[in-house]
Formats: sequence, C-alpha cells, structure tokens
Amino acid sequence: MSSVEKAYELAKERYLSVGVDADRAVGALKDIPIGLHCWQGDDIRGFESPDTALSGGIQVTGAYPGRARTPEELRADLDKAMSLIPGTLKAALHAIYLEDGGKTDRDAVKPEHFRNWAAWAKERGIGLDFNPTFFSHPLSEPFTLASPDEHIRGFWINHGIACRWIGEYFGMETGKTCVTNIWIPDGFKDAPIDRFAARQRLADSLDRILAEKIDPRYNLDAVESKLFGIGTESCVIGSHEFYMGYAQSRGILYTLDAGHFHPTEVISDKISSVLTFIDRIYLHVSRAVRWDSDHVVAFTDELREIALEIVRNGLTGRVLLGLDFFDGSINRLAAWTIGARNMSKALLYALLEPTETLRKAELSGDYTTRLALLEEMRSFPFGAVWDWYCEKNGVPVGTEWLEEVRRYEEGVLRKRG
Ligand code: RNT
Ligand code: ZN
Repeated sequence: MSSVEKAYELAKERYLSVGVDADRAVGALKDIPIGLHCWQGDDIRGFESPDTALSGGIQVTGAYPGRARTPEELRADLDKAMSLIPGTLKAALHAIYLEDGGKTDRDAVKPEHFRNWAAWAKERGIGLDFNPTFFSHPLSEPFTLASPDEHIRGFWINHGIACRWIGEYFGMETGKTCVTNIWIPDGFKDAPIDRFAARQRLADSLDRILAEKIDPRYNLDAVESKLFGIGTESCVIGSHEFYMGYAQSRGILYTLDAGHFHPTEVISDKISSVLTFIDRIYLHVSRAVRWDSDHVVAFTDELREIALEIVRNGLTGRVLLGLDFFDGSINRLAAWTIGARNMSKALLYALLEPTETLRKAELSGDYTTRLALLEEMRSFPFGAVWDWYCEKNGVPVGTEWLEEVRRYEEGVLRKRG
C-alpha cells in the first residue's frame, strides 16, 4: 500500500465520523467535466495571422517564453497539461483557432476549419466547447452585434450563425454536447445617451443568430454578461440584466464569469438565483484581482463557494464548467494545471461536506452547529483524499506535476524561440 493510500484510509475514517463517504466523493468527482480553455496556451492570439493584436478590452500581460505558435504546439501543450489534471475534461476553443492558412474571414468560418481539433478531441474521448470571436478584428471596435452600422452588425451576425454550426459539428463529432458561448466587447468608454437602442440592436442580432434551431444534444447556446472592460468603463451593452432576461426569455444558457461583476459581488451567490428561472448555466471560472484581471484560478474561498453551491444542490448537470484566465507571466502549462486542479479540488472539497447535517442544523435555526461544523471541516484531511484521487486517476500527486512541467519546458518550450 502506498503512503498516499495509507493516508487516504485514515482520512476516510475521519470523514466517516461526520457521516461523509469519501469513496463516494472521489467516485463522483471523476465524472464532473471541467472545460480547459485553449487560449491560456497562446495568450489569446489564435491562428488567423501571426500579427493579430488582442482587442476587446481584455488583456494578457507577461512574456514568459514558450507560448504555443501553431495548432500542433497548442494541442501538444494541452495534451501535456491534461495529463497532469485528474478527471473528465473538455477543451474550449475560440473561432480564431481555426486552421485554414489565414484565408477565411470570421463571417465564413466553417466546421472544416476545425477538423483537426475535432479529430484531436475524438481521439481523446473529450468534448469541445466553442466561442465565436467578436474581438481582435478590424470590424470589432467599438461595436459588433450592437453596432449602429448595419454592414458591421450583419458581418458579426453571420459570424455568430457560422459558429453555431461549428458547435453542432463538435457535438456530432465528439458525441458530447458543445456549449457555444457568445461574449461581445461592445460598450461605451464614456456615458452614452442611448443605451436602449444599442441593447435593442443586440437583442435583434442575437435573435437572428439563434433563429435556426439546432439539436440541443449537439449544441447549446450561451450568452456571457460583463460589467465593464478596458475602454467600456461606462456602459457594456451585454450587461447582467440584459443577458439574464435574454437567456430566460429565449430558453438558452446564461454565462456567469467570475470576474465580470463588481469587486465585492460573487457569482457563487448568483447561481441559485439564476437557476430558479433558467434551466442551465455555463460558468467562466476565473479570478478577478481588483478588476476582471483573469488571474489563474486559485483555491480561494469563493472558488470553494462556487463548488459548494453546485454540489450541495445537486446541480452538476445544470451548471456547466469552463475556465477562463490568461496569464502570460508564468509557464502556461502550469497556469492550466494549477487552475484546473484547483477547480477539481474545490469540487472535491464540496463533495466531502456533511451537507445533510448542516442543512438540518440550518433548518432548525441551529447556526452554532452550522458554523462550528463548517469551520472544523476546513482542517479535515482533505489533502489526503485529493492525493489519493490523483494517484487513483494516474496523474502526479502533489508538486510532482511541476517537475513534469519543468521537463517539458526544458525539452519543448525553451526551444520555441
Ligand atoms: C471577456 C470574457 C471572455 C474572454 C474569452 C477569451 O471578458 O471573459 O469570455 O475572456 O472569451
Ligand atoms: Zn469569460
């Protein structure tokens, strides 16, 4: 018996003492899919052209060597990162990750431009999620789907339509439902006098994009809100209230990004509210530091709260998980690995909670027991269960994964110039 397993056996007893079955937790965790976003691997540059600049009010800082420059490199990096993360994974792509030799504009992207990605996913038995790219393009500043220019708006509507067929294609190819998530950067730096018209245009554009019915087994549509971005400080057209109402009235998914609200607001508290009226939501799990900074997801209280909200309420089928961060200042594979392992850890932490006991205490007004038990759970031997979960699923235990990333950095990333 390995020392990891021995520690687990002892931990199991401790959890049993509060009525929690650790074996069951470990078993359940494995099946909750986590979406790994491809854009952490290349600083959201994509493969349209080597000199496309990132726009849309989002920003990657840092010049750590070794970012992926080609689809092959990006897929190899994802493969390596995925070998270090336990459990079921998906990969999330953006339209700019197409492979067409730089010929196709956004309004004409096609499933065939993503053939290699689909084959790659299929081979690994993983699902794909998709994102139309409404930024980093000459026609995207400052408006896309809310543009008062009918030509520009039409161009982006066509992009949205084209992307949904790619989502459908991914769903059919992989056998796993694709979430096609729409986020647009549209907004005003300074206070506008007509927010209403811009929002009417956005609603109309979305209706036109969604006009064609696609089998929900293959593709689900989602819309992602935001409070502000760089250059859209005064008004973002696709706000929380806008998309909440839109998604609810159109029967589509609503995307909550952890960095898209006021700094003191948390999405963990929104999940139950939104799911009272909307069937399913998509999460962009990110970490905001003072603003929508898209830091690597850390094992914070808020991350645990998000996981707890999902697990306590049995919502793993209704809350679909995707990661969204981009840090160019550290090893990019490490960024993926840290963020995804943390997401998984948070879910495990939640699965190891004696929720029924806590629920009973809360219902009977015994908030003393609730607080006491919640606080004691923090120092339960959670790490031993996590280590065992990693070992059992054939991924490195503890910091061993970092050694593998270092080896890959020496052998592969450093050679990229
Ligand atoms: C931007 C949104 C959006 C992007 C990615 C690249 O604020 O969070 O989801 O980060 O699509
Ligand atoms: Zn996001």
